[in-house]
Amino acid sequence: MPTTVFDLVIAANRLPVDRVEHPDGSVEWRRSPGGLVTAMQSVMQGREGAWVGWTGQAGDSAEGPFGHEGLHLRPVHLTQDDVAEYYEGFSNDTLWPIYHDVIVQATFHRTWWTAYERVNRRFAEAICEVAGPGALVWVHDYQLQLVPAMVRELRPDVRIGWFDHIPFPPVELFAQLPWRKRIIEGLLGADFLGFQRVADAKNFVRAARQLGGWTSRGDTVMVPTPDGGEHRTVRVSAVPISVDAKGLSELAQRPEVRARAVEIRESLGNPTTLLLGVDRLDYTKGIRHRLKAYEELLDDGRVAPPDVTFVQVATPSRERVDAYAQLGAEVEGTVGRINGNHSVLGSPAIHYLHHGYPREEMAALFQAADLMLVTPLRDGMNLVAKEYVACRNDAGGALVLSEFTGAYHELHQAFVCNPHDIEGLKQSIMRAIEMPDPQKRRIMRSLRRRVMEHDVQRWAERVLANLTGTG
Ligand code: GDG
Repeated sequence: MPTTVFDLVIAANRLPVDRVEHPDGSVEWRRSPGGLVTAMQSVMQGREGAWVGWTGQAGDSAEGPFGHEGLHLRPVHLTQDDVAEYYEGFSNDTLWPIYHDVIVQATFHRTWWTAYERVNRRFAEAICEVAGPGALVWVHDYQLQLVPAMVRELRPDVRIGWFDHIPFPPVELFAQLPWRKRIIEGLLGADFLGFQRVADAKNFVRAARQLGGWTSRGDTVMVPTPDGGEHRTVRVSAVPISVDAKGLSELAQRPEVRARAVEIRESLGNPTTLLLGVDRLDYTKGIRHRLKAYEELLDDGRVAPPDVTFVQVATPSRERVDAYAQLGAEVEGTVGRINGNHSVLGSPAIHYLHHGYPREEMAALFQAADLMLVTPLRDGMNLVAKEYVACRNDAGGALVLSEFTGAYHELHQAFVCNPHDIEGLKQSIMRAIEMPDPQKRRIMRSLRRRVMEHDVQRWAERVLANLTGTG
């Protein structure tokens, strides 16, 4: 039977659905939470779209293509070895540290690189199978950097875009990668490369010039064609991602979400100030620095429960990678010490929640929190910062935001901090706690204007316009 083909193909490491297996053995696919799916839905409207990605399950069961909520899903099969070497290994233990300022040391294994190439090829082949003539192919993120060139080789008729969700490192760090030139070549197979910040786009162009000898003019890199004819041009620019601001704002206004926000505060003893952190448990997120600042404020007697309390949601992540397991143990130790030293009966100084929550609960937490602490050491964007702002229809609350996030470049009116500077971080937190409400509301209103206008739908349209050459 011939495969159906589509005029828009999205490729990401993960499919936008999660597999749920019921006790009776039946399998259901549920849409994964997250802005990317929403963004893609808005660009898929009026188009036939396919999504190529991994199901999240390693092993032998090769799932065939299936339809879900109007999307054609084409699973890419990964074995246990592929997951260990391509995903946990090369993507998360080699590239992730290099692309995040080497906060932890990167690990290099030639076998991981081989697996990365192998899996990227499998993605490229799957894309070409479902891409119609002249289709638009939109590839996502650092796990799939070789895919653009592989697709171009197989299918010169399609237009290829790639979006980098994480930072692109300065050339001095990128140069550590033994496979640096191959990665640049892989990316330059695209027609358009999108990054979160102008600095990321510049870092890429510099790497292409210095490490590969490609020439560039402004935001364009010139790539020689195999036949030695005219150069092909690759456009490289910053297109910062955002959130489904309207959807979140509506969610936060629902009576049951608002009631839950009140209930959360009550269950915490109605503190004067509720601090909140929401992160994947990742060393890039600055959770340790945040805890240190909070612990010192408690030590100094500047904050204390039950007046002030801190809820930290840390969603489990990449637990089989050593650096993540270590971070988890360290954070648990610190939380234990803080609570041992500073809690009072019935009022812990910190509530540490090591699990995920439904989005309604997240929206309620955002509404309940007086202070949102977003303190990454390096973060491509940080959607949590924008989600918090989108959920504050009441213009209440305050955002403490690290200058090392992509979000900072749009939300610099927030209470900005350098998380490495613990003294400065403490001051930002105290400033946000002590600032009179009317002033804080003015700040929140201006943050909201930015997030509501520059939402994820607008981001997706901008990427597509660049990809089709109309932007
Ligand atoms: C990468 C880049 C970039 C978290 N816990 C729960 C939950 N979440 C949701 C958040 C947010 C998302 O997960 C996390 O997004 P971030 O942007 O904060 O960070 P990464 O996962 O590192 O994402 C990052 C992003 O890609 C997009 O380009 O911004 O820089 O590293 O949406 O709300 N959602 C629910 N329950 C949880 O417990 N429902």
